[in-house]
Amino acid sequence: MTPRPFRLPQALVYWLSLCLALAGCGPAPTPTPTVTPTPEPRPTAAPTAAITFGEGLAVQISGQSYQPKALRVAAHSLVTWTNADPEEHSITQGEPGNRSGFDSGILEPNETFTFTFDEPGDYPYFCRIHNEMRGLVRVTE
Ligand SMILES: [Cu+2]
Repeated sequence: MTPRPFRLPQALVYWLSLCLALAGCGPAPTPTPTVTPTPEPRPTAAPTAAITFGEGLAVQISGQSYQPKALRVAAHSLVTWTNADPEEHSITQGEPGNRSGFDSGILEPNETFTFTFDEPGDYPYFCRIHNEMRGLVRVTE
């Protein structure tokens, strides 16, 4: 009778080492899903950044629009609006429902309105007759 006391342990060792080897290698790593970083939403540019300022000291009112819509002037500048439209308009500081400061009154066609801006700051204005007409004077130091 052939002694076979080691067969089982040898097989056990074999399987154990195989298991250890496999465990050492570990299961095939689960591929990590590639996470595409969600781009951070860009902050919307402030509306003021989009303003294109005209130069000079004159604003024409034409086609129910102030031209330029935004004007940048130095302090103590005298700005003149001319109504080049065939209809009445106004140059009224503030916004509809929140008026303040200068007001041309009703400006007939071809009439002008002047105002001196002494204090630096932003002066939004509108037309009392056509509330969608908006303008801005930015007064710098
Ligand atoms: Cu108007």
